[in-house]
Amino acid sequence: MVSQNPIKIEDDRTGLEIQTLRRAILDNLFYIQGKFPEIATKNDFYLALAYTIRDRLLQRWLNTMQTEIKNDVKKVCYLSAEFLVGPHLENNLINLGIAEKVKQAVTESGLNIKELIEAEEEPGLGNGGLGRLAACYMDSLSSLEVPAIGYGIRYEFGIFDQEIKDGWQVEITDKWLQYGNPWEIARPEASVTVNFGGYTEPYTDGHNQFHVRWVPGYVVKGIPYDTPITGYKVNTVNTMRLWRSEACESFDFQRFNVGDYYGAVDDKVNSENITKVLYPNDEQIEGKELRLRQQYFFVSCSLQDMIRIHLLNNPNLDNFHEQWAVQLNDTHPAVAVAELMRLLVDIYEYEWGKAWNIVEKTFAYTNHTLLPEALEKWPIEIFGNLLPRVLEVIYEINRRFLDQVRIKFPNDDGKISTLSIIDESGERYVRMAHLACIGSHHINGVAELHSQLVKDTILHDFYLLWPQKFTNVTNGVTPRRWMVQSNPRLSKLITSKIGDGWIKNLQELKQLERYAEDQTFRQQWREAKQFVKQDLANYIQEKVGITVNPESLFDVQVKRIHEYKRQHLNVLHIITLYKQMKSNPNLDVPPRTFIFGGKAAPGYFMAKRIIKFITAVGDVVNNDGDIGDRLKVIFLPDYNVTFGQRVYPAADLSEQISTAGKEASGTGNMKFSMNGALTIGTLDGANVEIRQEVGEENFFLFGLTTPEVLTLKDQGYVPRRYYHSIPELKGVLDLIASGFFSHGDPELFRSIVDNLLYDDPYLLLADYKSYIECQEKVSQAYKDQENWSKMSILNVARMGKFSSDRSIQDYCNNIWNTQPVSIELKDYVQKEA
Ligand code: HBZ
Repeated sequence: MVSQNPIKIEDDRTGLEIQTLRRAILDNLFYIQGKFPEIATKNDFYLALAYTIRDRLLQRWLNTMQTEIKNDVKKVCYLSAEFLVGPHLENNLINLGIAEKVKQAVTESGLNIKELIEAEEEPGLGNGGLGRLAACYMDSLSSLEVPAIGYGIRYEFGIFDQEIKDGWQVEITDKWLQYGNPWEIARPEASVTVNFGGYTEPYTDGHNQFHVRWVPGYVVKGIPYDTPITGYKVNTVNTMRLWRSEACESFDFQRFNVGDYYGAVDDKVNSENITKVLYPNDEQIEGKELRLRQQYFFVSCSLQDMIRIHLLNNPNLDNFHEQWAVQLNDTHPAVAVAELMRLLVDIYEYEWGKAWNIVEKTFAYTNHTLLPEALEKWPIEIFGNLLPRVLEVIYEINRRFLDQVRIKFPNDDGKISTLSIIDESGERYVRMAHLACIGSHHINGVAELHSQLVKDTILHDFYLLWPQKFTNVTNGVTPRRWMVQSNPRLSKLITSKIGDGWIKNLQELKQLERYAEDQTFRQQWREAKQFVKQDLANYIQEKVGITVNPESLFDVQVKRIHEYKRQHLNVLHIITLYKQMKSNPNLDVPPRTFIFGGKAAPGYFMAKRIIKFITAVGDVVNNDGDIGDRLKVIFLPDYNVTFGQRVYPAADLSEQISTAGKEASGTGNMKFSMNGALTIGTLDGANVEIRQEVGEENFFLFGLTTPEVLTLKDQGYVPRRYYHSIPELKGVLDLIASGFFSHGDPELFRSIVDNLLYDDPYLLLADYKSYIECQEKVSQAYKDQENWSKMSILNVARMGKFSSDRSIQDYCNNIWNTQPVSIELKDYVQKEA
């Protein structure tokens, strides 16, 4: 009998009344954390709140899963070795539309919502742009109600935490799981096994059919951990499913029984090592076997999982490609092409041609880099020892592919060797990008310029073979996290003028354009910026003990440290300014605070030295009494998603200064501009499109173009010519070489100076003059605050294109052929009184 009780008592796990929320938090504190409020730590309260919010999204989550499994809908699988999702709590509050209510409940309980939000350890399961892009795409997939699963690796240790000691980077293990992760649910019942090593052998079955059997050397178990990904104000909650490796048996009893206790746990340790730690290299491969184990492990787990789900509703795998669109986030999961072939042919006994037809229609591949040192290739030896059967499958894919090449390009051995999956120019390698291209129906770059360069350079011969496969999807970022969440003031100001439709449809920001002429609005705009700048200034004071002038121009470069991103070009400008101020104390330029953040790959010598260079220049400049607060140089340690949320809103100037043709897209560039920073940048990656959108008069452009870079290199680039012909540049380099920034030690930065003078692969010296002149324009422009505000407003108003919703829409329309599905909410149990 259904209760007729007139007093409404909300369910403690779903209710949203203030009283109900308060009770639920205490309940979770007691029953999950086992604590009274009197002895609870901040983390206990954070966990209690997180569980309270998780309860409130579970119904949507389960309904989404059910709908996707039951209905005949095509699902997107985003296969990515990295998901840099950032903290969940606040994002979920916003997406569920309950931020205000929860804040009130928390406050009335005598707690501080901001502190609880900040207590969350962010999952650092990625290196940089590529991992963060995957996270923005998950947000957009849910917000657009597209059925999707993000498959990846549950690293026990994510990207290292960075500390700065004596100006140098020190890496600290990231123990993100140590106090528990309330957002994940383990699903051991959906575990799968993955083979490694061993050998293969042919056999004939009862019907006289020829097959190959893989006899593995060892088998590892994969256990899925699910994290809900909420959409913005929709019922869809998609799943991010990350795999953890475990030994199949905890002990080898054979060995245990003969007294070899340590030998018995060896296997366990080795198996569990697979998902221990994220490789901290971006744009640089480290051909380690463990990395290949990670890749194959998560790919095999994920494909087996898709097949399991598929067979719940379908009699066989004939229509697999009609039900699943699998996106390869770079080549890290490219072995999926061969693994799906292996599963279809060896396990499900598909005929090769029929299997290949399914595979080709399932996968699409996104390229994120043109840097030769970042293109993944595996020595045949390593590959064959670890994955003997998969290598055989790759050989067969290659054999059939090369037959096709011979038809298209008869008698052209050059084409055979440039296109083959196997690089035979020296030591033999498996080229993962080739496998990805051959097994995919679409191949895309991540910005217009980049996609063009992919066709013109690294994949040129594939383009000649299959021009129709190639396309572009310009990256985007989610305005939920990167505006609403990180910049509530600005967001509210925008909403007060144009309503809140822009949060779901970023093109609506266009309506802001007319307010660029409104003086009162410009004043409010500046106040919003000033507020977050003050906030960042306080944070800087607290973190590094340096006082900065919140009225100064905040000039920010945050991203991974890499020579091609040219943080050291930024430093050359700082030293130039410093010298100018020293020789002309009355120099009329607005005060500037230079803010850097970013991690260097632990084995990347130059990147680490660039960090030391930044901090060393900071030490001199920041402590020079003649300079005062007219110039400050700050390196903020441990740049991550959480810190990004603080810094993008506070920037006046965004540094996007990579050598033209090197940055595939960039996504930080978008986050800055959406928050009203103006960009100083080269014509590289998505900068080109940002400038197109915001208007060239609202963008500070400098530097060589990609064709000019190529020509200069072809002609034989001689950096010393610039050194000798630009006195200012010579002065700067001489000062560094003299040991001025290294307590008189000329050795400390010799590697940087010599590299620039004798090699300069990223053309800093060629772009120096243009950069300095452009920075002078920035300084002049900043003096006219009214006009600066106008440019800032127009930047935001015209950023609609760079929402990840638009990117996902492009993928759906042009690559995946998937439709949104709206999720109906059904009660999870019929309640009786
Ligand atoms: O991917 C970045 C590009 O450099 C950037 O231009 C682009 O905007 C972004 C998203 O498309 N690439 C990466 O972040 N790459 C990695 O992090 C990486 C990680 C592991 C690797 C190689 C690269 O083995």
